[in-house]
This record gives sequence, structure tokens and C-alpha cells, in this order.
Amino acid sequence: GFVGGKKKTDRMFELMDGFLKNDPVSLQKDILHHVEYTVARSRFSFDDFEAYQALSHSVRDRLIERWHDTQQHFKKKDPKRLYFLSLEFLMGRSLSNSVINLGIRDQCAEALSQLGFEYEVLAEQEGDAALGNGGLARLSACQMDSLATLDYPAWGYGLRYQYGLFRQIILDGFQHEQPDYWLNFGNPWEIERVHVSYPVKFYGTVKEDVVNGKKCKVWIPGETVEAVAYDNPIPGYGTRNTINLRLWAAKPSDGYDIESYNTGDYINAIVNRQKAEIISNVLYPDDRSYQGKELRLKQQYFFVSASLQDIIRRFKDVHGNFDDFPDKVALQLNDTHPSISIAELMRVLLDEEHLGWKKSWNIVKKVFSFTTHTVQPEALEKVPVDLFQNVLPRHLQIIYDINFAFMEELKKKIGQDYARLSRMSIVEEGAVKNIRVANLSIVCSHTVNGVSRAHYELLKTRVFTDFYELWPEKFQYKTNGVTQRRWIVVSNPSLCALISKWLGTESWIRDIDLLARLREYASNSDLQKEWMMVKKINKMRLAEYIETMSGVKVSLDAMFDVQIKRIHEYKRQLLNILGVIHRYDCIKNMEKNEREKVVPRVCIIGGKAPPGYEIAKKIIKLCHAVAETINNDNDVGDLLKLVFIPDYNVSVAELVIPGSDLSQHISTAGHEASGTGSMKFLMNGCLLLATADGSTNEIIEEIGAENMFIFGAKINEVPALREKDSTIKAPVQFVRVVRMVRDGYFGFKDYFKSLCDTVENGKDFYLLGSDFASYLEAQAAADRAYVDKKKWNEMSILCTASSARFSSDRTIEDYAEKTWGIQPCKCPF
Ligand code: CJB
Repeated sequence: GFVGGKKKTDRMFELMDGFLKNDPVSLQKDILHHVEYTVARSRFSFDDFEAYQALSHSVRDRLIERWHDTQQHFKKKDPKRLYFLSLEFLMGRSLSNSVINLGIRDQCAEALSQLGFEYEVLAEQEGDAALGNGGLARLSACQMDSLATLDYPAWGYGLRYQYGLFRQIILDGFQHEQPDYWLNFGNPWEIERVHVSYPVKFYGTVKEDVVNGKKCKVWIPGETVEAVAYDNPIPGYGTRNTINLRLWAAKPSDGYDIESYNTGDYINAIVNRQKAEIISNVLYPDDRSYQGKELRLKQQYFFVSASLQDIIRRFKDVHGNFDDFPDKVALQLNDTHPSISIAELMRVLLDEEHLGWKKSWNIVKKVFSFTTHTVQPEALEKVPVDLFQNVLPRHLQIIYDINFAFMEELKKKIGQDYARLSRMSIVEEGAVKNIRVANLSIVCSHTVNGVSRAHYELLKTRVFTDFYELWPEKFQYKTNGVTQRRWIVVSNPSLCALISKWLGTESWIRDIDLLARLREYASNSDLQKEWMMVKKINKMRLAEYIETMSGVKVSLDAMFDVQIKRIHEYKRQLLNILGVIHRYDCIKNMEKNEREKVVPRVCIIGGKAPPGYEIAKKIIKLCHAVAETINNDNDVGDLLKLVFIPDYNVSVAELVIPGSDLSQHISTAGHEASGTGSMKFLMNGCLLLATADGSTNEIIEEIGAENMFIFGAKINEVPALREKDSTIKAPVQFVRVVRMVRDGYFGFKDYFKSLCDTVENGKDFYLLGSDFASYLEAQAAADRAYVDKKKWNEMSILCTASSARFSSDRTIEDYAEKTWGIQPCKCPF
């Protein structure tokens, strides 16, 4: 097109004054522009929140520029792309992370200060994006950061829940759940793509048809819902690359419920249309227990179907047929939640592209890789066949066909071992017939990954033994990692500056292996002094927060001992609380002069209980009841405090982790697939008190057992201990503290009875009793170490210096090379 005699694109270039500039004055202009024209407030009068909005829009503009360039570059190069499919992403706040990754934090702070605003205060205005439950979801977020930073051509796909993870309110020590209205004040970090939308179908029937003289199946769906894309730019650090997290929201489809219009019931027709939106309304708050709910299955299929339509459209834009599909597309299944994509891809290739079974299957089996995050066989998702038949009838047929072929192949290999065949079948026979989603994922993926070495061993020997014996080469592990950008640079700026000063470079932010060079200074007294100062600053921040949230004043001289994670019996917050009761009991029974030797402690617990998980909720209440007694006991004073931090989320973690001295990762061995919280504490120089579970053994290898407090039964000892449990006597201290709870020392006697029952009378499945003595010993060792400040500091520095292996950069490079077969694709600056 020509405008005023000039070619349109030439005019565009003429008008475009280069990219947005990042000096403070340019940023100021942009911020004021957005105050006036985006937020629609007068530039002469706007408050902190409006300033936050304007700043965010200014940052967003810069993200969009990079996003465009990156996507253009990917398009031009057409590399093999990774698509990361996950039902959960725990992104937390975007502003603080974006300004760090764009390298404009200081410029923003300067720009704002001249306008009379403080960057830190504005950053606090942002709520968390909590579209996930716990470790699995935060891992996805860390991995997105690494994918962007390492220039991989990757996209994430997920669901844009209207309500993220519930807000936890504590009333009288009891957890209550409230909806998370995270979108109520707008979300500058997403770009709504009204034109990027796809129909997603449900229900209906399957008919036989003939196409090109060949018999085929046709699915005649009964309901259509529209999936609309929302793009969330994910900037890399120290690179122009900015990748995309595309989240789908459900909207009524144009063709929805024509019938009701025809019957003249206009109002009801509109109301019914609106029901489509339910699909993306709310995140299921209960990880690891699946009840075969229709809505959950619809959520899974909804996001998977839209994502695949999007991926296939992008592929077909460039490629005339599907021959190259496996060389251009890698599909990563984050746990079993997106596994229906296997049947969906098969359906599209068979029924829509008419490629025939053999060709379709050859493609499908080359593109999927599956990562499992769990150890408990009972936590593996199952979907009742009846439900499947109703919601996705054609997919059920395809799964049956895949299973038939698999069973035939298996029989050829193992003969008529019916017990094994039935264990491995994708279809579980029984009173209620189920689809075993994990089996489907293993059969159809080229690679099955565990999330730590210990997890991998358990997959081989306990969880998927039959499959491992059949296809040992399919099984791998990629030990989880966390991003140092969020978990040091964003959340612990003082430590970040200190590390850079001593290493003489900031390169460790991209090249984490450099951290190891800190080792040589671990006993340097200058570094130790500065290290201690940083810790003190962070403890002050945390102490202020604790006082605001719980009214408890804590002493900075005390050891801050933290356990923050979802509340689950296997994570054993109860063991922690019983340990605190024991400490309290000991202090109470001491002579005055003995008390002087006690190392003061602030015990901090935080986490959400799944709403329907009674025992987890009782653990929260117990924590509050015990805290009430201890914190108001003048005999104890600063020697011991117990605080529960409400509404734990990513932002709270960013505040708590840098300010802690010791952290607890004390799951019963063999239950935590990996654990990633421990890695964040390690990076921040917090010592670990832990069981030899999940990734902890790998942490021990890096830092040495002498620099940690390891206790409890080992993974291989647990089964025998369980057998014996009813016959071994728990130590007297354990019996005594449980008795205190039972007898109502902390009140709520009747309410706590069922909680006590879980660890007594031979029922102690998670082995709190048999681990108690060694837990107390590890705690005593931590006390002794804390007294020797020089030694403690050295250990703390060694923690940070030994954390390189637990960066998600390492995890992602491993996946890229060994599982996905993708290469970096760097967008030029
Ligand atoms: N995990 O957070 C979840 N949710 C689940 O449903 C299953 C597992 C966690 O995933 C993390 C990331 O892999 C692991 O570190 C953690 O051990 C596991 O419990």
C-alpha cells in the first residue's frame, strides 16, 4: 500500500524512532504517558497503584517489542520448537522479574524517584499470579525463565483461570478459603488476542463415514466452547529473546445453543451461553488427589485441544505435509494433566488429516515426552471410562485402539502373563472401569522423566517397574532446578550485590557455575562479615513482616527456622510442631541458669492445606494453638517463638527465604519426588535440615553431609520400618509430646484427637515416631552449629557456593539435549 506517495513500510520505518529507550528520562515520559492515556488519570495526580499500572505498561511495551522480534526470528529460522503443556504455572509477580530480566531496574527506580515514587513500594502493589498449587507449578515458572534466558525456541501453554489458588484466611487458627480475584484490578502482563481463538468440542456421538473411498470415524460433537488466547511475554535475562506463555480462556462460541434462540427464550439462551466460561473459571486446589470430575477432564481437554490447533496451524503455515512434524515439534507433558493431547493429536491426524493409523502413530510416538512429579502410585490420575465416553467419545475409542495395539505387542514380548498385562493396560478393569492416564503417557511418549535421581530409582523399582523392564531406555531423570534470577537477583538484592562484588562479575546470573568460586572465600572473615550483614538486613525485613501479620515480635538474635510448603501429612509439618512442643517442654523444665544456654529460635511455618484435607487443616490449627501457648508464656520469652505465616505464596516466599537461617525439608523418605524449596534456600545461604529424600541426596553430594543436618530413615529403610511400626515403641519424648496434645494442653482436645490418632497406636504411616529421636538430634546439632558464628557463616557461604547444580538452567539444558532435541535460537539485538 502507498500512503501520500510513499510505500507504507518505508513510512513505518520513518515514523518508528528506533526501539523504546531505557534511560530514566525516556522511562519517565513513558510512565507519564501511560498515567494519562492508559490509566486515564491526570499526570498531576496519581497514587501508588496508578503509578504501578503506568510503570507496568511502560515495561510491557518493552516486552512487546522483544516479543515481536523473537517471534519473527523464530518464524524466519523455523527451528524445532518446544511446546511446554502444563495445567499449572505459578508465576508470582511480573514487574520485579521483568525489570531485572530487561536490565532496567535501576533506571526505573531513578525515573520514579524523581516523580516522587519509590520503586519497591510500587512493586508491592502487584498481586501474585497464582495459577497453580505448589512445587509442580512453580517449577513450570522457573523453567519458562530458563527457556527464555537460554534462547530456546519454546512456548508454554496453559489455562487462564479466572480464579487462581484460593486465598488462605486464618480465623481463630482455622484455615478458611476465599476466592482469588486476581484479575479484578486488570492485568497489564497479558495481551488479549481476541482473534486468536479456536472452537473446542465436547460430548456427542461418533459415526462411521467414508472419505476417499476409505472407512473412517466422524465425531459429531454436542457442545462447542471457544478458546481465546492470552499471551504472557516471558523475557530472558541478558538476551533479547522473549518467549510466550499462551493461556486459554473459555468464552461462549457463536454457534452455541442455537436451539434456545429458536424457542424464543432469548434471556435463557444468553445465560446458558455464559456457562461456557465455567471451564476456565477456577484452578483445582487439590494437587495429588483426583476424583474423576467432569469439569477437570473438560479443563484438560479444553487447553490441550486449543493448544494443538494453534501448534498445528503454525506448523502448517510453513509445511505442506506432516512428514517433518516430529523434527519441528516437541510436546512436553507436565505430569499427566495434559495427556489427553496424545489422543487428540492422534484424532486430528486420523480423522481430520486422514493420514491413516500407521502414519499417525509414527508421528505421535515421536513427539511426546512426559515428566512425572509424583511417587505415590495412588496419586496417579485415573478417569472413569463412563465419564470419558460421555465427554470425549471419539478419544475413548482411540485410547482403546492404542491399548489394543499395545497389548498385542506386549503379549508377543512377555507371553500370557495376564497379571502383568492387566497391570500395564491403559484400561483398568474392575467395578468401575478407568483410564490410567499415566500408562497412556508412558506408552505414547518417547521419554519418561523423573524429577530427581532418587525419584528415578523409585520409578524403576516401585512405581513403573513393569514399564521400566519393557523399555528401560525410555526412562531418564532431570533433577529439578530453580531460577537464580527470581530466587537471588529479584528476591535478595543485597546478596546478589555481594556475590557479584566478590566474584568481580555479574556473569553468574546467566552462568551459574561461577558461583562455585565463592567456595575459596568461605572462611574469609571480610566476606563473612558482609555476609552476616546481608542476612541481618533480610531478617529485619522478615521480622517486620511477621510482626505485621501475626503481631508477634521476634528477636533478630534468634535462629530463624522455616518450613514453607503445601501442608501434607507426608511433608510432616506435624513432626516440626511436635519438635517445637518438645523444645518448649524442655525449656519449661529447665533451671534458670540452664536456660541461658538455650539457642533462641523463631520457628516459622507457612503453607496452604487442600480445602478438603481434614488432617492437613488440623495441622494448621495445631500450629496456631501451640503458638498461642508458647508465645504468651513469659517463662520462655525470646527463647522460643512459633509463628504461622498466612496465605503463603510466591511473593511471601521471596521475602521469607532470604531472611531464614535454617529451613526444613523433612518428608518421610520416599515420598517427595524432588522438592525445590530446598534449592531456593540453598541459593540464599540457608542451612538445610532434611531427610535423605527427593533431591536432597544430590544436594549432599554438592555440599557435603557435614554442612547440613540430615536425619531419619533412608528411602530403602522405610518399607521395613512400616512393617515393624506397630511393634517398635516410639521414643518416650514422642509419646510425651503427643500426649500433651491429646490431653488438651493446647486446648481443642476433641478436635485434635483424630490428628493424634494418625501417629499413634501402630498407625504412624509417615513414621514420625520412629524418626523423632534422630530429628531431635539433628535439631540439637543445628543449635550447636549456630553458636559458632564463624563456622555457621562458612557453612552458609558454602550453601550458596554449592547451589549451581540446582539452577533450572542446568535442568533445561539437560532436557533440551537429551529429551527434546532443540537448539538455542538467539534473536539478534
Ligand atoms: N508435585 O507440586 C506437585 N504437585 C503434584 O501434583 C505432584 C507433585 C511436586 O512437584 C515438584 C516439581 O517436580 C517436586 O519437586 C515435588 O517433590 C512434588 O511434590
